[in-house]
Amino acid sequence: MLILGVYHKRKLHSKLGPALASPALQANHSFNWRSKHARLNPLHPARPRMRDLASIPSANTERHPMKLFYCPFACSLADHIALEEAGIDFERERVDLKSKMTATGRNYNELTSKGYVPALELDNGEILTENVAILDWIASHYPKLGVRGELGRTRLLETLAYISTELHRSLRPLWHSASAQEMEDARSAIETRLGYLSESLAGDYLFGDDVTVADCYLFVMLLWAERFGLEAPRPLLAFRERMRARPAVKVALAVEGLS
Ligand SMILES: N[C@@H](CCC(=O)N[C@@H](CS)C(=O)NCC(=O)O)C(=O)O
Repeated sequence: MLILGVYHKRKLHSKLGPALASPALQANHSFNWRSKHARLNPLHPARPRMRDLASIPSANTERHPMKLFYCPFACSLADHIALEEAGIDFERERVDLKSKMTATGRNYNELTSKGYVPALELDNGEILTENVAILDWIASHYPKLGVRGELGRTRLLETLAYISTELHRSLRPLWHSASAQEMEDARSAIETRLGYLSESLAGDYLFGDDVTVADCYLFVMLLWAERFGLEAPRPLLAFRERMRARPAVKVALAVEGLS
């Protein structure tokens, strides 16, 4: 069994490169990737912080590994990438958005009555939904993915809100059978919004030379734009390729079957 595991790991390593040879890729739907950062993970059950302990509901002191509910190539990919970038110890469970069943046979509507991804089940069992909230939670707990300074968090939320309510929303008609006029309106709105975000780049990424959760979200929107053959400004094309080359991004894309 051990020999077989080593063989699979070697095979995966030679096929995908060292960045992708994580045990996460060796299971189909639901798995737990203990990264090399797990020892430093402040949410790891072995090393709870007072702030985390304070948020545990008194009636439920059980702790489980955090779990992301996702659907391949959906907007939950942004959260998936951000969790990988953070090096968090987490599980993933795929959701079939048509049947609303999860890979382990749970009724997703019972988990969140919103019925859409992403949802993040925290290690105390609480469920977070909405990209903006989940990405903000990740940045708050893993500050390397946030924005520093007095207005840092506010600026990050400002950008996440823009990506969510202006860009993500504009891309929606492209996924559904919209009328020709609706498609045209969507394309024009997307072009304007991508133009604004392109001018907002403050270095390699939106807030400078370090990646933040906002970059993870923007990257997914750019993948969608690419899928639908939409033009993006040249700086954003370079940004997209820069993101695509990041080891954490490669892992998330491979897990979702997108590489
Ligand atoms: N307001 C939500 C929207 C999330 C969303 O649109 N999720 C889509 C995938 S990208 C979905 O799950 N759609 C399936 C459905 O609504 O049934 C957020 O920003 O997180």
